[in-house]
Amino acid sequence: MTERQTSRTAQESADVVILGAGPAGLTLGNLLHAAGIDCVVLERADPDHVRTRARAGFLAANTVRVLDRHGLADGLHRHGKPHGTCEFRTEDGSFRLDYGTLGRRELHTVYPQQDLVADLLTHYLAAGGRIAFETEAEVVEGTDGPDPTVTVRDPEGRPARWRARYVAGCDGRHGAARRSLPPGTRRYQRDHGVSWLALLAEAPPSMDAVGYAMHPDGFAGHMTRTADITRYYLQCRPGTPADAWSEDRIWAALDRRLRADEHGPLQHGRILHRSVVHLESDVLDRLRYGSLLLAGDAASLPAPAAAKGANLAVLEAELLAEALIDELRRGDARALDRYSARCLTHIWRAQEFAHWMIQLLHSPVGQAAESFFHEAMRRSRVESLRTSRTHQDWFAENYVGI
Ligand code: RFL
Repeated sequence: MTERQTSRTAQESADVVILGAGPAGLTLGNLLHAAGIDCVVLERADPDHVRTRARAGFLAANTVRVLDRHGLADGLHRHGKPHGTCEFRTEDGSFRLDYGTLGRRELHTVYPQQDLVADLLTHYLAAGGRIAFETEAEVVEGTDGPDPTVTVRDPEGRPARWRARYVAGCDGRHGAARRSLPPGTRRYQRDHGVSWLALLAEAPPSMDAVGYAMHPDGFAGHMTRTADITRYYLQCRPGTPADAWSEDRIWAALDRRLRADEHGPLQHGRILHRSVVHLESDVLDRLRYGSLLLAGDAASLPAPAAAKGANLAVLEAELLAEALIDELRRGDARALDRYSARCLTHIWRAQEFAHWMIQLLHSPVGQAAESFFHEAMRRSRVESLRTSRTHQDWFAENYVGI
């Protein structure tokens, strides 16, 4: 496959300019290109970085359906693994939920986000889609009129400009689309006061379930990725630098919090990647600002406690593609007018569930009387999840659902 990078000077306009080559931007690009819409993706990173950036891994059943509908799911069917069990290890004992047999009886597909992004990119390029790598969008202007522009820096650092009829901001929470929103844009934000050391270990999974450990030292999580790589999370003090913990300290904390002495040893290995994720939620009031439309993390950031971000990104990209195709092919703008409202229903459902998960997994900090009250409520919530079939069905529906 040859990567066809666009020549900036030769191609400086497109009906839809898409910012960002993540799950949102590349799903959108594939769908628009397949429908014959003139579009281009502008991505600040180089192709290697795009193909190897490890983040999500748990794809919801709906995400697989969307990708299937558009012929984009070959890789995940070939290499992804169905997953339907999680295990809670708590101070009051442990229990497993086979969530794939509860609620709507849906399973996750475990498939690393970087592999999904690589598949989407390969498909887009093979179909002749246009993409400009190492092209950073700086500002989007003129979005209240019919011909918005995007000012970019090309790979040599020179300024250039793209004209469009619509700009799709799929460039994440700190991208140019967010920076270009009109003054007075309303955001709903929450700082959950919790940080995780997010780790990728060169080690096979240590259990056949997603592991959630609640421990007096803090939360620890285990998530399978591939046969040789496992994602772990360790709650850490907010502000902790990513390199503050040695590998020995990391494995000792994981062993202790996941209660390896009771449940069997964890498979240790080299830490391949680490970052600190502060758990925050951030939702915009609307996803449409004239001719600028947002999708994925640019539109809403769900804290990663419920594995919703990449799934929302794919869902929103499909809704946005349908709306843009209606408008650009048939002159029917009704779906575009409904785009914000349709997405926000899913976004708030995901936010509420992520918030619930955060409260389930973390003990409140501090010695105030209210902390003890919240801690007692948290334990009662865990007990209800352990014993109530109705609660388990609700959990399963929200955990896999989007
Ligand atoms: P992305 O993936 O961040 O892609 C945005 C792209 O835009 C580019 N970009 C720009 N390009 C041009 N000009 C600019 N000015 C630009 N600024 C940025 C970037 O280089 C990048 O290529 O956003 P998108 O497409 O909205 O996708 C969102 C998901 O990546 C994110 O929500 C998930 O990774 C969240 N998430 C998870 N989601 C799930 O659904 N399931 C999971 O299991 C899951 N696990 C996770 C996660 C996020 C994590 N971290 C690191 C926060 C686990 C972790 C640790």
